[in-house]
This record gives sequence, C-alpha cells and structure tokens, in this order.
Amino acid sequence: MKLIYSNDHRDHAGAKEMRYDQMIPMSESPERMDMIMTALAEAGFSDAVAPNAHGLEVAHQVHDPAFVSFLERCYPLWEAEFGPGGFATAYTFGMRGMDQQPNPSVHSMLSCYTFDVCVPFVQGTWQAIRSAKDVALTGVDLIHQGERSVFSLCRPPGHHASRDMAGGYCYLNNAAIAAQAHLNTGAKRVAILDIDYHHGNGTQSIFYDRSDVLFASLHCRPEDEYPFLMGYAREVGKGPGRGYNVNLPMPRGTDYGVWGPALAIALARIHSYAPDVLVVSLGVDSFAGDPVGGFELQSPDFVAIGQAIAQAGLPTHFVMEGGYAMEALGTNVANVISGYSK
Ligand code: SP5
Ligand code: ZN
Repeated sequence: MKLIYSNDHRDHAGAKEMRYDQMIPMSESPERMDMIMTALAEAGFSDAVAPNAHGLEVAHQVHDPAFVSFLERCYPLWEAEFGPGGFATAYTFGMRGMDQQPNPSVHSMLSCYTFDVCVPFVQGTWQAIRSAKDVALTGVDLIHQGERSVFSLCRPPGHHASRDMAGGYCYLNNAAIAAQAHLNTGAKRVAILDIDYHHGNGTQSIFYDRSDVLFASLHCRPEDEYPFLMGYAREVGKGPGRGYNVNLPMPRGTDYGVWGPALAIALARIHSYAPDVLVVSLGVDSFAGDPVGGFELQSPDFVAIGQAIAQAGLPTHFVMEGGYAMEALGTNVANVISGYSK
C-alpha cells in the first residue's frame, strides 16, 4: 500500500481546546502522526511518498471559495489585531432565527465559518490545511494511475468540515475533496465509508443531495456524543440523494460485537451501490482507551476491520481522520492497514 505523507502539518500546534469547563492542550497534535508513521513502518509499510502540490480547484467544488479564503486569511488577520503567539477562535456562533449580518472582520468570519471551539488557528494552520488537501489529492492521482489501495495520512482531519464551516479539528474536508477528485478523474460513483467514532456531519452535508457519492457512517449516537445535532439513522439523504446517506448510530459503550455487524451492514449497502472507488474516512477513536471517544473496540478488532474492508474488493483510498489514544493510536491504524493487506 502506498502511503502519502508530508511534515507540513507540524506547525499546526500549540493551541488549546475547551473541554466543557477547562482549557486543555489540543488532543489533535502533530505527535499523532509520529505514532502512526512509526507503527506503520514497524508493520512493514514504509514507502511513503510526498504529496504533489495541487491548486484549490477541487476544494472549491466542495467548499464555498469564500470559506476557503477565510481559512487562509484567518490567522494573519487575527495576528494583525492581537500580535503573534496566540490562537484565533470564535467568540459567538450562528444566531439561528435572528437577523445576522456578517461583516468582513475576523471575529465575524470566525462566527460564521466555525461551529465549535475545536478549530483554533495558529501561524502554521493554513499550511497544514493546504498540505492535507494535497495529501488527499495525491492519493487520488495514484489510484488513477493504477494503485489498488493508498493511504493519505492527512492532518488536520476533515470529516466534520462542511461546505462552509470548520469544526471538530477539521478545516477542509479531505475525504470529500478526494471523493470529488475521484469523480473528476473518471469514477462514476464513489462510496465514502466513515468509521471515525464521531459522525461525519460535514461529509454527510456536502453530499446529502447527491447520488454520485454514497456516504455511510458508523458512529456514536447524537444523544450521547459530539456533534450532538446530526447522525440519526433517519437522515437518509434528500432529493436525488435520497437513499444515498446511511447512518449507523450506536450508544456509548458499544464494543466490536455490535460494531462489527454494523460494519457488515454498511459494506453490504456499499456493495449494492457498486462504486468505482471506496474512500475510507479512517478514524480509530472508537478504540476503548481513546480520551475523546466512548466505544470499546480493542486493538485486534482493527485488524478485522481492515480485513472486512478488503473483502469489498474495491480500489480503496484510506484518508486519516481521528484517533487520540497516543499509546495505541499507531498500532490501531497499522492494524487496519495490515488487516486490509493480508
Ligand atoms: C476528527 C475528530 O475526531 N474530531 C473530534 C472532535 C471532538 N471534539 C470534542 C468532543 C468532546 C466531547 N466528548 C468528550 C468525551 C470525554 N470522555
Ligand atoms: Zn472522531
């Protein structure tokens, strides 16, 4: 399996996040990628290639160009007001039902274009965002050139980012950009299987009214977990996209005895859809020891997940999402890739 990786994410670091009543160091750290790359190398996956630079054209197909421009300009605008060293974050969020009147100030843009307190901007954030998008697009190029499976080691992750909102450590939606690029390069149908512990609300919303991308997600139910407002089974798509959105929400505490059969349901739906490419939003925060998650999957379960995905028999593009249990993160990711490759 070809890996695509760049160190361009490293300076997206140093910010804090709000966890209910405390400020804590961001769980989504550069060291996550070190753990993953080390474990992949130990498992025999070491042929990482650097991403090729791509433009913003595909990003502009799935995101509002004004939102993408905000992501680029946010930190410089913030720094001009507050000086260097801090991090930008919103004070207010969308005032639903009120007469909102956005203006070009960085505060107004943060309020309009972010939906939570988990997307800080520092000096290195835009470089990391842009590079993660290139890591995803280079994976598309490799599949187009005939690779059967590739792994885009994106950081920051992407699946919470919608057409025009960042949230949940996610800025640009790498998996959605990859899916759109697969369509651009000849695929007729693309399936996205999202196995991150959290609902991929951003990806769902981007493709909600489309039938050329099937979105299937396994996640903790919104009654129990972030993002709290989406991810119900009744969300099946709308208009031409009706029937092309599949949510499999499960309660906190779910283990592989329940999660594994849910994966089989998602894969059966993907099989009947007969996509040309499968994009996997690969989060491993369903692991029992994850500090952000609340499921009970064990490290060996991730081997079984990789094997089940391989049995779909499709060209497969893994895109990294969440996973925060530093001691087991690398093993869990490498187990999926090893299981897939067996
Ligand atoms: C990509 C990704 O995995 N984003 C996750 C964003 C989660 N944001 C914080 C959720 C906090 C709520 N859960 C606290 C559980 C404490 N055990
Ligand atoms: Zn997650």
